[in-house]
Amino acid sequence: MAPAPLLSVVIPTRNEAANLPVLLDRLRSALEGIATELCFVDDSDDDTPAQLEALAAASGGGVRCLLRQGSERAGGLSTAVVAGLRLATGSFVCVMDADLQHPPELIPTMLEAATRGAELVVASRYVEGGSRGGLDGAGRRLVSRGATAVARTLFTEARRSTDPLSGFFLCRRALADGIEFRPVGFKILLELLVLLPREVRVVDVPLRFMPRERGSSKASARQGLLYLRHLRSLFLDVKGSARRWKFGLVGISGLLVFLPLLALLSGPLHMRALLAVIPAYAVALAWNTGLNRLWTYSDRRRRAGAEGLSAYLRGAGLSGALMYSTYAMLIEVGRPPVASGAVAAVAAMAANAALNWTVVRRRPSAWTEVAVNGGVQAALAELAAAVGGDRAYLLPPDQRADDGAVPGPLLDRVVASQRPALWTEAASHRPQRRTNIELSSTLLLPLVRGGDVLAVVVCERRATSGFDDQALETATGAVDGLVSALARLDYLGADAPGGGDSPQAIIR
Ligand SMILES: Nc1nc2c(ncn2[C@@H]2O[C@H](COP(=O)(O)OP(=O)(O)O)[C@@H](O)[C@H]2O)c(=O)[nH]1
Ligand SMILES: [Mg+2]
Repeated sequence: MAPAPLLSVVIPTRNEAANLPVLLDRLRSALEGIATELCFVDDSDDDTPAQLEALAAASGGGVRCLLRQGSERAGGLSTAVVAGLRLATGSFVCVMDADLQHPPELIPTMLEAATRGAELVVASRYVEGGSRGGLDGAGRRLVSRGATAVARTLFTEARRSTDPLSGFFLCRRALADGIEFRPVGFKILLELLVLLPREVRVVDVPLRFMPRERGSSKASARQGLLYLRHLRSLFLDVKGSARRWKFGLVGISGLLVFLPLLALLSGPLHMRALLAVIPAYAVALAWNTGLNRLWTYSDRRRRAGAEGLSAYLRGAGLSGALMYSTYAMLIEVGRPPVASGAVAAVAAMAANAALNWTVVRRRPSAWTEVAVNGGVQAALAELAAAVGGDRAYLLPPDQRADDGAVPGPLLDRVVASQRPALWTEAASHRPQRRTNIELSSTLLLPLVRGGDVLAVVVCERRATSGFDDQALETATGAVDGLVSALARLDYLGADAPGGGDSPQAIIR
């Protein structure tokens, strides 16, 4: 195998024949002296695929292309970027557009920022020195600004960059390897920002977004709709994301339980106002507690424990006392029960938010904490090298976003049987449509502890020959290196010192 390049540039293309020659020229001179591979994922109906094939044939390995046809194109740009990330073998990956709106000359600056310690580098239109002159028309500029503001308002996670919707960014490849991307999301950067743990250092570099000179933009109302679906999926499907909003929404829903109940008890049921509030508030409190556990803090349930519960109850007691005294005071001065209840409950909610603020602000304890952990990464790299694979990463045993990297049923089987598997697939039934990628071979190794599968190690190789039985055996042995790294991670519930299994027992 050729030595892995330092940088992979992932470029999705759709009908960019007019831009491709200029793009290649500029990439070549901008990246001179940097060991680079280009990864194109193409969905074109023009001359682009023919150009790419000729390029790949002449490049001697520096160009990888996935020329998609028919149903392979489902998802368009979103699946194209993810497929490109899966093709990449460099230590760093850069994603950019083919239409020259993203100047290739910026890549060395981004790479330098990354080698100096930034883990995710964003070419931003909204940072000093950047510009978005390339967005044609005031209308599109407004839409773009609005979409960015919505993303940043909804997800505090996205505020780590001034331009979370940029299509031009660079990161360590390992950062993207363990992420299960949502297939609706063509804003891959936003997805990374929401999913990556807090410790990941994000740096913006100014981007002068250039006007498109040739070909036409594929942006449309449909893409706008897709964007909204992406936001919805990141909000609902990512446990613990946008926590402040979830906390607020649960609070409001609690009011909608509390006030009608209070009206009923103090009105038609003729309970005394000072008494009626007690059962009404108790029901609303139970409602809020349940919903917050199920939804707002669904990523943290594993670790709630007795300590978390007693802290929660202390908070509930304090805010309940505040609620009751405010309510009683208002009743005392002759205000009606429901209005008094509304004011008192809002005061209690504010107090509750203040008491819970540190928890509410906490970023999702996402699977990616495991996936990008330094010790785990080192063990995975060692494993990949030992078996001659291009990459190794971890997948969680349960949730799946079927982005095509590993088929769900195969993963399910490995999890259910708790046995390693080896799976080799031709890239296509049309071999002449692919260059450099004859076979895609995948090793799947379950990490088992106490009868549960904690994670599945995925080891991939794209080459003329797949993994063999020997590789399966080597990997099964080498997986031990992951054990101690995994044992230290609290996402897996393995953080209790002295409790649980010893590291050696994780893999049976
Ligand atoms: N593979 C693939 N690439 C696409 C698709 N749609 C757009 N692209 C590419 O994605 C990049 C950005 O698209 P563009 O139309 O310029 O979007 P805009 O910059 O938002 O106007 C360009 O390189 C396009 O060729 C698609 O469906 N499939
Ligand atoms: Mg464009």
